[in-house]
Parts: sequence; C-alpha cells; structure tokens
Amino acid sequence: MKIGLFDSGIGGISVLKKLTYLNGAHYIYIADTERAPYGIKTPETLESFVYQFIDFFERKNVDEVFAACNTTDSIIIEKELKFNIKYHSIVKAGVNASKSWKVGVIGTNVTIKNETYKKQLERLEKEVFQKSAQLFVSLVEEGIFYGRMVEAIANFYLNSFRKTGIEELILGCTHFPFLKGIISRVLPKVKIIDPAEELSKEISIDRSKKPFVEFYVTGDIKAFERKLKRINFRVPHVVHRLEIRKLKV
Ligand code: DGN
Repeated sequence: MKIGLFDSGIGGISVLKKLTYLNGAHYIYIADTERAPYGIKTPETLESFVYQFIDFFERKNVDEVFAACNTTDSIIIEKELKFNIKYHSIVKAGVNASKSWKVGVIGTNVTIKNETYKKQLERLEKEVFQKSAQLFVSLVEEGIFYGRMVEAIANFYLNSFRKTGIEELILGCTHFPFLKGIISRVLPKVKIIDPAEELSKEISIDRSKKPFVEFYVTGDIKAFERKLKRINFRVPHVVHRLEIRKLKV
C-alpha cells in the first residue's frame, strides 16, 4: 500500500510517525518548505496547492492520503471536492476526538480565521474558544522545543484559556504536538488532544512489512535532513528534491 501525506515542513511528521508505527506501507511525504509557512497564505492559494499534491500522488500511484496539515484541510473539507484518492481529514478526526463541552482550539492563522474546527464543534453544541498560535510553527521548524523563550511564547498564546474553563485543548496544527510538553505545563488541568491519534485509527494495521518513507522536499534538502536528525526520525527513508514546477497542474 502507498500512503501520501503533505505539509509545509516537518509538522506532518507528527502524523507520519503514528501511521508508520501501525502500517509498514510505502509513504510519500511532500514537505513544501519552499512555500512555507502555509498559515499566512490565502485559502485560494492553499486549495490550489492541494490539487497539485493530489495530482502528484496520483502520478505516484498513492492509494490513500492522510491529511498532515490542518491549515489546508480546514480550507477544503467543507467543500464538495472530488479526489480520485481516498482522503482522510485530520480536522474531522480532531472533532471526533473531542469528548467535552468546553473545548479550546489552537492552530495557524488560516485555520483559526477559517473557523472550520469551531463550526464543526459548535454543531455538536460545544462551547469553543480558539486562538491562533502561528509562532509555534516557526519554533518547531527551528528545532526550538523548550527553554525560556518557548515558555514565554506558550504563556502568551495560552494564558487566556485559563479563565475559560476549557476541559480539552485541540492541537489544530500538526507542528504543535512537538510542543505538547510545554503546552500541558501551561494548562496542566486541560486534556491535550492530538488529532493524529484519532486519525491514525483510520489506517488498517499491517506490520507484516517495515515502513519506508520517500520525502519530496520543494526547498533546501540539506536543511530538511538536518531537521529530520534533530527530531530523531528513525524510520528508513530517502529524501528527494521536488521542483515546484513539477507540481503545477
Ligand atoms: N502543519 C500545518 C498545520 O497543521 O496547519 C501548518 C503549517 C504552516 O506552514 N503553517
């Protein structure tokens, strides 16, 4: 089986890791580092990127795509888009994972502005408090996971949740699980939800083979390889360069 994932950088690896643990498939992961970050792009641009990735996956005979980027997912899931490949939504998984009535959501600027999480949770009559935490993406890409600066930024973004009485906080960006430790220190009484856990229930379990990952990176390959080392990514893999012009449809 071939599984496709895409993200603007290493965030989606928090999803990839969960999938590779469950299924020894052949994974194709597009890291669109050249056009990162996504959280500040327009919905139209992001939607066009999704079409490019799906087209690329079709050319690579991918069987299923697992969303590894909430930003693009939140743009497309409420539209009736038709893909030839089965597409698994991380936002829907995050919504399904929520079990409380008072829920917090953090994500990129686009994800929060677009309010897809908020709308879907409110349809379930939950009270939702949301906030963009865009800088977390840059911290993770830079490999800065702890220390005073991270604490200060985490407090800046998360303090306002304290008085809301939320019982859960959905990490609505795949970069954020890398900062889970510090996030739960700022909000110790709140259950932290990583939607990738729920999403990974949608993959069939098959450990008969070892997983293998092909990364396709639109930006600097060496920089991406350094990032993989920094997060200790140990699944057997190869890194290719993917020129943006090869993505145009
Ligand atoms: N990892 C992406 C997400 O889950 O929304 C964010 C990527 C970005 O560039 N902002």
